[in-house]
Amino acid sequence: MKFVVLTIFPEMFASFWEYGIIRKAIETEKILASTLNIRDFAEDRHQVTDDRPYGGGSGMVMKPEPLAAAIRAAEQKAPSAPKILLTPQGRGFNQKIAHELAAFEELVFVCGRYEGVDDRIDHDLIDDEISIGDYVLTGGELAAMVIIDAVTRQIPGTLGGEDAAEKDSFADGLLEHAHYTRPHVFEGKAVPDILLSGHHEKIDNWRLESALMRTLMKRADLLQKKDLGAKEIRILKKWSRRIEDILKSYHRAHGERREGTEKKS
Ligand code: 9D3
Repeated sequence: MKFVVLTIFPEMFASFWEYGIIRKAIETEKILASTLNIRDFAEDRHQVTDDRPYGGGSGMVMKPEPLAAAIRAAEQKAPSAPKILLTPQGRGFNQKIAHELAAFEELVFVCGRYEGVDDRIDHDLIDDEISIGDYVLTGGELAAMVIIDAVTRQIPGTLGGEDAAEKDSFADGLLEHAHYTRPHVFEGKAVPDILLSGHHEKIDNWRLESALMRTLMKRADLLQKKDLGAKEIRILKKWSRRIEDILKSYHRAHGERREGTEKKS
């Protein structure tokens, strides 16, 4: 995978390329990464990339000429790449889009700054527009890093432990099960015995149950829309029966009355 990033702050990426899985992916040539400084494509003496908005108002707008020239230079470096503008108006990034982007051989990211880019940088020059969420950043650079990070770990051979990307949280619509490592007891809390049993089938079942419980507690919305399997239904029904039993014995102990009208204890 070849990534080309267009930005007025290429230095922001210098350390990004140098750590962890991204660094390893570059060293093993799974990915190839470069930046183009949009400022280098400004023709004027001061290499200006922004200007005041037509119609007035606060803030600055990214000038179209340097950006268009930079995009055309990126096309030379990565001819097959879709050109992706990072913008708050884009489609919301998620794991599905990460997977989709990982299928390309090359990707070009265009990082806007200021209040936005001149609107004439449009369909002729840009193939896709992506946002990383509904909050306001100061520019597209961090968004590009987020996407490059998520796409890189989708590339086979980038994760060391083969191929964790498939098992990832969200990939199967559930949050991850709980994880533990040594020591066996930390601050009085022991690791669940089953994980030390060596019984792989039981461990798999425990992990599924853990994943289901964490998803129910933290992200019930994910469970709502998940296509549940037979095992998962069985676990959820088991919990449902337990909760019903608890409520039944509560009602027996306190005398039957309409739910929601219990006295404060
Ligand atoms: C008040 C109007 N703002 C729109 C929400 C203008 C504006 C603010 C900040 C326009 C651009 C930006 C800079 N943000 C990005 O370039 C950006 C971004 C973001 O702010 N949030 C989530 N995803 C992204 S991708 C690029």
